[in-house]
Amino acid sequence: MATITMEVEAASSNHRHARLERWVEEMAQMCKPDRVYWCDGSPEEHQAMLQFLILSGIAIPLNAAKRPNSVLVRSDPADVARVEDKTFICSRTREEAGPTNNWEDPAKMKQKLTGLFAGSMAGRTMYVVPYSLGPIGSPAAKIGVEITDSTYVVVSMHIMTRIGSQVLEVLGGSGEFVRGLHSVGAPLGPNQADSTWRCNAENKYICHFPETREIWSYGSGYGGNALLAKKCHALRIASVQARDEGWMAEHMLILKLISPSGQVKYMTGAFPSACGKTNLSMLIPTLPGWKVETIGDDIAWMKIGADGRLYAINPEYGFFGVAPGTSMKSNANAMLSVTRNAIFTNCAMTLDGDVWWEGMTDDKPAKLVDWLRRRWTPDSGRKAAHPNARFTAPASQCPVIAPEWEDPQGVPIDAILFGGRRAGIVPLVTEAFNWQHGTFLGATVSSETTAAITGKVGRLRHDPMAMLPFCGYHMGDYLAHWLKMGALSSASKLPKIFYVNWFRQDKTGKFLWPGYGENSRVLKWIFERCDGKVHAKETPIGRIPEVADIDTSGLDMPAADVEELLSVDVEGWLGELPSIREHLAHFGSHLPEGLNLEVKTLEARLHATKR
Ligand code: SAT
Ligand code: MN
Repeated sequence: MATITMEVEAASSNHRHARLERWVEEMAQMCKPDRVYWCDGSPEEHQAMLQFLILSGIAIPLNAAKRPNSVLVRSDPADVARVEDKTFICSRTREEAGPTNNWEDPAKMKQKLTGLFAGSMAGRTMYVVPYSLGPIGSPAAKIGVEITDSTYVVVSMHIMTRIGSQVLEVLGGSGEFVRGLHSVGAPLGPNQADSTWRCNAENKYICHFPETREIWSYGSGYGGNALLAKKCHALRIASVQARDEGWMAEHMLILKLISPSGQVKYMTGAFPSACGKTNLSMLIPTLPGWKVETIGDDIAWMKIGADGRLYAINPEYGFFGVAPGTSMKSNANAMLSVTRNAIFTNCAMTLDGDVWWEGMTDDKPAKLVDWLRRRWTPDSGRKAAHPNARFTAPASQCPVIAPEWEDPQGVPIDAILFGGRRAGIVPLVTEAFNWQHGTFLGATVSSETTAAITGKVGRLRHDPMAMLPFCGYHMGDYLAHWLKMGALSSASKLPKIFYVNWFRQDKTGKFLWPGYGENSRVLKWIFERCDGKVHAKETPIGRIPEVADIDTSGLDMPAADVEELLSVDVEGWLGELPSIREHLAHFGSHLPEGLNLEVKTLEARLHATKR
């Protein structure tokens, strides 16, 4: 670390933002690190930090002939995913946080956390990481500064966001920024080695203070708990900024779909964590002549432009994707994005120094070292990679990254997709009648839980706009904000809204739809619906293609299955109504009347088809 420490002086003398400096000073007084280092975001800094992780034993360099400049990091088994039960929105009142968030009084939480942060960085370096969400200097971008004692977090932030001196230049002497404080909560004693992943298994707190635009995260070093620019800032705090300033911060991929004649449509899609956003954002269409390019795979910030259209930017700079299930067959572009300059977390390791995870290859390697550093063979009877193992790679390495992905103005959105994992009832694709109905579809999405969060996998829960864990204020107010956004423009300029479900199963539990590249058939229908060029049938739940409207050419699939995928289960939907009502009732007086109206008219339409 010697070289890094010497660069500190140079970096810190370039900026003069009194408030920022005072805050860093105060945090250092509280956390008592051995040294403070201001990150400049340079490639040299990134290499020096990777080297430090390797030499200290926290990261393993991968075989450079196979995967240059890449490392594997294995976490503590007590620190493998987002901890929703330890995530708090500390707004002034419980009411403002709403029924879907954990809440604590901000002063009380600060007091409790101050006790935990006191001395928490002893023996460590406190890194100061200035970052820009969105292209540096873009009118849509926001600046944050994360203070962290985790070198792994810094190297990950180098990839996931735009960081360093340039950001400080834009911030100038008085610019606004979100303050993020992070500690793994594991101070080092005088002769204590620091050769492994550290966390505080007993005390984890991921806390947001929306009024003061602050994040305090303690005890975890993993993903969304620790890379504060991602879920904590770009979604939870940004959703509050967006509400106050009249834009939208959404848990959405952004893709560009190009037709065989070269026409372009941009789409965003909200799906809960680990439901295939990354796969969809870089999909390789099986339909000849169609092409997908990627703008973003996880988060979209959207604003109505001067022309009345909704424009989206990807605030991030890299991908933090779920590794298991990713293969040359399921997502070749993701595989090609992680061939170099990548960080892998909780994957298994092959004997020739590369990474492996379940689903990567048809044949399992005969021998591996699993994510818990144990010998592993296919007969071990356990997973070699953790189900929430991740890859971190620069978005610019994606072979199909769209040339305009860094356009500071963003791209105009034609369609918004909502989706989740649903075994039954929800058809392959449904078009909303209008913005309010689309908001209702998004508000009532339910999905089975995945390994991206700690807790039980496969539990069905309502997850409005896939924002359940990421909305920084009252979910009812958030839904009202959606309706307000729709009222800012006219129907012909706003994106059309669709509800998709790739996960419908038949009675034997087999997936009816092949998914992956075949999803292009659904995207094509959506594309053509945006131009009013393809037919849709009016049903009580929305507009749905007839079998003939979906291009199934070359798809080896029984017509009866397509029929079932596009069928409306009227009894099933009537059966859903009580749970939809119960779900919306949680939002009490905050629920916008428009959504109550949607339940009533849905019910009436369902009954009418029975008559
Ligand atoms: O929140 S993470 O970034 O760890 C991943 C996710 O849940 O989407
Ligand atoms: Mn996500």
